[in-house]
Amino acid sequence: PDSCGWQVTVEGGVAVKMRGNPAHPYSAGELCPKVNHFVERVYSPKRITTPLVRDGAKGEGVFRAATWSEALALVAQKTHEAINKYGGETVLPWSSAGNQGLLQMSSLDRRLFARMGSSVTTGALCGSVAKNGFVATTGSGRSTNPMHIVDAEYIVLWGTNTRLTNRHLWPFIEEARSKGAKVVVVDPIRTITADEADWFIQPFPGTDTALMLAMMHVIIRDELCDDDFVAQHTEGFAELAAEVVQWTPERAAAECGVSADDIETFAREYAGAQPAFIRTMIGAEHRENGAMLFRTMACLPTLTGSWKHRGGGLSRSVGSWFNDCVDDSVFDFEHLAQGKPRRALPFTQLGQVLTDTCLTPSVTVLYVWNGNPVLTCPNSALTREGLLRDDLFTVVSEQFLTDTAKYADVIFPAAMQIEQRDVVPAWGHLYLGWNEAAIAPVGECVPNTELFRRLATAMGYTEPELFESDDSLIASALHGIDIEQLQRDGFVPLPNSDEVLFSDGIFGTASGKAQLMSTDLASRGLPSVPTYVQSSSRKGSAEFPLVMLTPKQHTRFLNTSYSHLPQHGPREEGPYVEMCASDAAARGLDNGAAARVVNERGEMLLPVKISTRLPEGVVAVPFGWWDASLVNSGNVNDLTSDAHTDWGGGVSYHDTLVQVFSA
Ligand SMILES: Nc1nc2c(c(=O)[nH]1)N[C@H]1C(S)=C(S)[C@@H](COP(=O)(O)OP(=O)(O)OC[C@H]3O[C@@H](n4cnc5c(=O)[nH]c(N)nc54)[C@H](O)[C@@H]3O)O[C@H]1N2
Ligand SMILES: Nc1nc2c(c(=O)[nH]1)N[C@H]1C(S)=C(S)[C@@H](COP(=O)(O)OP(=O)(O)OC[C@H]3O[C@@H](n4cnc5c(=O)[nH]c(N)nc54)[C@H](O)[C@@H]3O)O[C@H]1N2
Ligand SMILES: [Mo]
Repeated sequence: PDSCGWQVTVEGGVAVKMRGNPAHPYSAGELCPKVNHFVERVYSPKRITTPLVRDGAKGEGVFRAATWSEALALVAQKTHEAINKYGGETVLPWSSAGNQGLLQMSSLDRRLFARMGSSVTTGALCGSVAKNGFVATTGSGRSTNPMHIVDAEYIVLWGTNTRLTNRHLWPFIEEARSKGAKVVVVDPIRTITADEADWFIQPFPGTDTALMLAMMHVIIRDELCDDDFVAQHTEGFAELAAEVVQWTPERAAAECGVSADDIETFAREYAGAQPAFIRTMIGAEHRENGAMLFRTMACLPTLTGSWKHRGGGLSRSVGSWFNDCVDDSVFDFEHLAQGKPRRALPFTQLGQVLTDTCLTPSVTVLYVWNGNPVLTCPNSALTREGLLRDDLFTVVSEQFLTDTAKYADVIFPAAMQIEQRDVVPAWGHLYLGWNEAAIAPVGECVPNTELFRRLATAMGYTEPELFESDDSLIASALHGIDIEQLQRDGFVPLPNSDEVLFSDGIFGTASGKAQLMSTDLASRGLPSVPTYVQSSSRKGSAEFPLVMLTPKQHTRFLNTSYSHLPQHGPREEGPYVEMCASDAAARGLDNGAAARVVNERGEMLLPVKISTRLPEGVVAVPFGWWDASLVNSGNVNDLTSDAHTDWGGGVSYHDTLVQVFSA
């Protein structure tokens, strides 16, 4: 989210130093422990610098170097054979976020795969649930400018570990606090952010919606709503009020484990303090009822009218703001598909897709870039099983031999951020970034866009849209901003970034009013008003009685990236299974004891870490380690649930139940 500004020092064509750009208004010259050693990452001896062709069994990780022309010819031949036999939809492109650059994240690939008539993916591992939940209430993907948090009186960090995952926001929170703001953290784990809070509220995982319904119960009961704002700018207040009347603080307390007194106090403080700012990100979306959680959260500032104030409102990803000056629809050229149908497959359930024997045509050619799905998709065993299929041809573009790349038939070497020119929209602040190439790519690495141009040539395609240059793509996508200033300074603020979102009470819905009741949700068979539905993990099971959370825990990892490098993994603690003393004692486990973490999907072997960060019944295992770096312990997504979220097409990673045994 922080999309930092940085400066690279180059000597004789070699990058020797990378530092934060002190002029960047948001990241202010600070880089994090992930990126501080980026230059070492660029020149790492482990880096893939030539195309590779598989020379061993799938998944074994044995490859031989190949020329670009050999590798491209092989990929084109296999792709043509598959398309001729089964049709274009047998090809599946799978790309996550990569470096989040405008071109490198997703641009020419859309044209190439349209030309093939490939399948497409729906849903996402990150962000679409929070967005779709929020949109149900506000009608807009936009949320409050995070930097406005400096003007808040009351700050709620809800399901986000700011000091770890969004660290450049923390100084702004400290500034607000120095002016008297109170900081509340709501998280099932006592995180490093919770440690610094004025008040830590610890609901049982996945029960926040009950907590919020009870807060709204108190707010309505005690007449703490902004009545004018509600009357003029919302629809469905009566229906919402009828729902929350049953959600007494006592009832919610029994469900979420936060005392009724605390719920009363929290509701009154939140509604009474102006401006009150809610900051959330992604962690709480990874649940069966994740979208409902965000939909309900967006009702809180709506009832209290907190949107009206600078320093109020609700901030999640602010990526949608960039649509004002970045039009990525110019990358779409659906007509290249020549009217061929393009089947949509769930992005998040790669394992199910690859092992589904009823899928016609089955996926026989898989392209993966910008991601590491063996480790980041849920239910990894199924992903591996799919990747092991003999009749599947897998192409990966990567910087390193990840656990996913090991299953490739062909790997193409990918350039890194400082080797390619790109524009960088952020999702944690409102500055558009310019990323100038500092050095030429190492070895034979190429930017993703160049890979797709080369693949188009190898496929024998001739449509000029497939070969557009990076500069031309950038020029066609940007509008309404000063490109010269962008290139000179490295960043520009978005034109409307000073706006206090929804302060005029005009929301993004068809009626312009916030939807406390949503007929749109009702028409999709979803509850029309915020409704608490108990998750499978809250219900629990006799066989697997512990809820397992697997959030980001390490300052030096970006998801799974970096964890295999010397300045990163070895300097972090873990992996481990963390639990409270009573859960450990009940299993005869001491601190450091070897434990097996088990459920119906898989098993991990991990040392026990006893802590006071978790309530009884909840364990946590850090996410991000590579299989190869662990001695037979497995990866945490071996265990996680691949069930879909309520809506928004995400994953219920955190609604996973396990049992822990002494090993
Ligand atoms: N150091 C570091 N920084 C990162 C990343 C990284 O891997 N490492 N990854 C980046 C990425 S891709 C993302 S998406 C962001 C994510 O940023 P965040 O959303 O801040 O991080 P997460 O760890 O996904 O989850 C945040 C918190 O959600 C909590 N949570 C889980 N379930 C619930 C629930 O039911 N209710 C509530 N209230 N909280 C819940 C978890 O306990 C966790 O502490 O971080 C980014 N920044
Ligand atoms: N259990 C559990 N699972 C989770 C999460 C969790 O909290 N818990 N978090 C989820 C979230 S929020 C996210 S965002 C996903 C992340 O899922 P992924 O995006 O699959 O994970 P990353 O580890 O970020 O992998 C990015 C890969 O892209 C490569 N890469 C970077 N830049 C480029 C480029 O320009 N070109 C090419 N070709 N490759 C590039 C990197 O080398 C790296 O291997 O994981 C999700 N999975
Ligand atoms: Mo993410």
